[in-house]
Amino acid sequence: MKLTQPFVTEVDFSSGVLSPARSSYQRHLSDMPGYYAERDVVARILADEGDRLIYEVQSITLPADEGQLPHCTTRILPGRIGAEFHMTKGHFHARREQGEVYFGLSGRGMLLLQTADGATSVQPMQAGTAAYVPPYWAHRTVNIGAEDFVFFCVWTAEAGHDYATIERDGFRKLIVLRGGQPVIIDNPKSA
Ligand code: PAN
Ligand code: ZN
Repeated sequence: MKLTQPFVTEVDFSSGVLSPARSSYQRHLSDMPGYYAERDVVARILADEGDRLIYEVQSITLPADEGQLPHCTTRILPGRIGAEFHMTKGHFHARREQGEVYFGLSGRGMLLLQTADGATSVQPMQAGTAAYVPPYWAHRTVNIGAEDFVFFCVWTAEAGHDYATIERDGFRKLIVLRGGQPVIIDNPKSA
């Protein structure tokens, strides 16, 4: 067994920036054009406005051994693609029985969850919200506010990520702006 040494990381709640700097990746609109319901709006934004940063993840990478607890921050920028709010891709864990905890650091969001059987759940998140992603639930976060929505995540190294299922099937619910408010609607493509 190779022992991992204890360590700390400073987290900036408003930006999600980690110190010391850790590994990070960004998702732009061009990385996820098929995830949004209004494909014509995606194409128009890419053509007229150029690519747009949707979210950024800063993560503490650990050995992929059972029992390790990778953790990260995610910052979703405010904005919409048509009516639909900026969001993460969302995924199941490759090992479906592995859960996760999110903790809200700043801004306002929604955590959208769904099972393979089609059960859905939407949980509000803001600074100070501890949100539990139980085993077997796919999860996506959505920024419903005018500021960055930033949260902290802790999951298990053995969980792994399955993006393909959500990329193919989407979520059954969409979070859109209607009458000046975020509302949860049925995804017409899953009807
Ligand atoms: C989170 C997510 C992170 C980005 O750390 O990976 O918020 O969302 P996507 O992975 O869906 O692009 C997590 O749920 N890890 O398991
Ligand atoms: Zn996850």
